[in-house]
Amino acid sequence: GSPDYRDSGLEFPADFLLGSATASYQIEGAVAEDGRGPSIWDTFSHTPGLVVNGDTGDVADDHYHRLDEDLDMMKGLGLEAYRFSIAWPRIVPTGSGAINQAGIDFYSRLVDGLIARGIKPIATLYHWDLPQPLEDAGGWPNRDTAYRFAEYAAVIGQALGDRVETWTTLNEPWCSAYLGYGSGVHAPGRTNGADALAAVHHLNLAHGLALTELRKVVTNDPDFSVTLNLHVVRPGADDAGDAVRRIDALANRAFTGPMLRGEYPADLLADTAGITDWAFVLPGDLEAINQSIDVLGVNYYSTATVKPWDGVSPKQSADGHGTSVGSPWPGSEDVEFIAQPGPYTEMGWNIAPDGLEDLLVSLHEQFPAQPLMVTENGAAFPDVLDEGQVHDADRIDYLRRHFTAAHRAMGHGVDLRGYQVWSLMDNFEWAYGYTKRFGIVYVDYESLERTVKDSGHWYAELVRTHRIPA
Ligand code: GBH
Repeated sequence: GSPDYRDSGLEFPADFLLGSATASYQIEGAVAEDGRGPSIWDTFSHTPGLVVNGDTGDVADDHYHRLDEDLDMMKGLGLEAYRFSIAWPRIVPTGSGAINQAGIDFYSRLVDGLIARGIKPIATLYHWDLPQPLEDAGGWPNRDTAYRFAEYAAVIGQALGDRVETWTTLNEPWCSAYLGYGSGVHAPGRTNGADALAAVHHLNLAHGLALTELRKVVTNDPDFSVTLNLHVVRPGADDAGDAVRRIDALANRAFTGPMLRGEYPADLLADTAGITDWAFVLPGDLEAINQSIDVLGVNYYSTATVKPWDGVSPKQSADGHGTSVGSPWPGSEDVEFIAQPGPYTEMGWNIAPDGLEDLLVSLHEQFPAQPLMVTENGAAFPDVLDEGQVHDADRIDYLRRHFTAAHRAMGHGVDLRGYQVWSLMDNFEWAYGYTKRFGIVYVDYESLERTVKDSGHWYAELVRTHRIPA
């Protein structure tokens, strides 16, 4: 293979599941329709100054009203799978108690529409839209939220558990905990290290409790999974001290430890001892969290390079959001994230396909029997719609390199089951609003018209041939 990962012709197995991903708040709009309750992202995006341009998900891609059109678009691209998330506040509008049948009906129509088109549904239960009343009661730092999540999982599992092929409990609990409660750049925008670590544990617990509930109600023998944004951490100095180990503990092993080994790493507990004593971990919790999963979802975008802070230079943001109020790294604030070599995507993230290969191989070494799936990979670039076309050669190049990296990892024995490109279409990019476009389909935010980008056509060929196109 070519050393710069720019290969073509590489073939993926026939059962390697090729699809694309979205998330409810980023695409649906219709935030006050058919009984949906408010989520923390409604509150956050409507608070002036927290999202670029004051953008909100009120309309987003209006997917809620364009379901059939979007399903036909997926079919047109030939997708084998579609990874979507379910908005908890559509199903249980106040977070506990009354169930909203209209919300269930929407996702039921989505799932039926996918199946009718031969597309496998991969459903995520939580992609960051916590019902606001649960945040008002304390949010993820409050243990009760995990129990409410398990109730919601039982409800939606009962409703769709004859048709959904893969259930994913959480998307990127790292972001929910550390960006939501540590740095505050994501909803609910709180900035307290102890709260962030309590959120880590209650998200882990929610994952375990939800799996238990799902297993009771589903009837079609689906795959169970969780999606993590594991960090690929590189040493940024000849003597990087314990910087890599510390970030690996907070970012990665804080989740894989309890979920896949049934324990919190001792070094994580030691590193955070000045912030919390972890008394929120109760007897039985680790047993509840540590359940076998059929596939571990991996979201990958970039690498991080770290060294001990020299006490002088300005510390780089570790979450890609520029200056943030709080820390996303409780107890390890003296780790400095240093500038990466380019080239970069429009997010400022360095393009590093070797990081994806290394991550997959590393997971395979740590958890040899664990099947993996890339549940997100993709890039933002400044796309231009030009006479009905978007010539996004930069995105094709990014995807080509990362598919090459995934293929190489498989050559090293990694049991990789599939690849979901982020994203099916341009959408609400959280704190960046509509300023960053990740889609393989372009969305005109005035007309809401969709246009397949060059990368979408390229990906359709990859899906059709199971080979990386020339
Ligand atoms: C995913 O988050 C989300 O699941 C999805 O909703 C979102 O739209 C998509 O990615 C694109 O952002 O400090 O420079 O090393 C990814 C969030 C991105 C958070 C990388 C950590 C580290 C950047 N992660 N980031 S850096």
